[in-house]
Amino acid sequence: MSWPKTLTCLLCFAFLAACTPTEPDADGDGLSDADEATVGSDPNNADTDGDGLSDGDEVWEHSTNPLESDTDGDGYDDSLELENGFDPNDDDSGFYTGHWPYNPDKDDIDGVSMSSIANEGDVIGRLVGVDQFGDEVDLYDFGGQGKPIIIDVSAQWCPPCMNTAEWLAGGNDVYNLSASYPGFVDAVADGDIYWVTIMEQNNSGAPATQQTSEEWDDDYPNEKVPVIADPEMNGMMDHLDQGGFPNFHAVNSDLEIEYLNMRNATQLDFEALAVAMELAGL
Ligand SMILES: [Ca+2]
Ligand SMILES: [Ca+2]
Ligand SMILES: [Ca+2]
Ligand SMILES: [Ca+2]
Repeated sequence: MSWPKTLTCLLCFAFLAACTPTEPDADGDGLSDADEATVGSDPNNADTDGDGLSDGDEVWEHSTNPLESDTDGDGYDDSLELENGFDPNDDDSGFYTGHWPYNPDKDDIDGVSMSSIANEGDVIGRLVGVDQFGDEVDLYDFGGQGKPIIIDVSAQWCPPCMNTAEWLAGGNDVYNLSASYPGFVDAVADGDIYWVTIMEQNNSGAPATQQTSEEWDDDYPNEKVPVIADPEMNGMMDHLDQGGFPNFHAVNSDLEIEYLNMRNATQLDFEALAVAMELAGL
């Protein structure tokens, strides 16, 4: 998807290579005013796209786009990729195969222990588990992005879990969720709300594994939804003190629990969706 963009850039670099770099350079970023005019970058701003790399370095050193903070469109900024040894011109090179967000400051987040019971207002525990692609996903990577997060705690054998996942995947809407929460599916598709599915058990009621995550994603595909197998069966379930599947919780960008699913609920509780939409300003 980012290929044509990269191609355009390569073409303009080929043109620039014929120019002399000794012309006026108002912002001192190594790209002359004339070259900036050709590229379309700001001649008075050394880092036009604000990704931490100067326009000159982007063009001459990294062959990245000085007008796009994320040249290859994989969700990770050019400078973040370079700092971590990934290729900013290859959308298959990045932190997660699923293009989930990455939070470089996640180690500074002080959450409650996964082995304790969390309440509303607490920073949720740090779960790390394997997703549908076999990547180890850190829940805290979804923090600090300015987006609310729905924590969906599910089990593969559970029909209401399937029904909800089917709706989110664009299929049947058994619970009329799109009528109750208009725009919610689009908000997930647009990346305004993150939806994280944490899988506790497989079809046999045994601990979920990477295979469980993969099968769930095959059955209810949504390219924006990571399906993370809880490394400890019912770890998140117990952490949030829940008695039934599925349960849905709303967490803000600082990973504080804004809405906790009704405890010991005998009916489905989708209130977290409304809270997430409000947090997202929708
Ligand atoms: Ca310049
Ligand atoms: Ca830049
Ligand atoms: Ca850039
Ligand atoms: Ca990128």
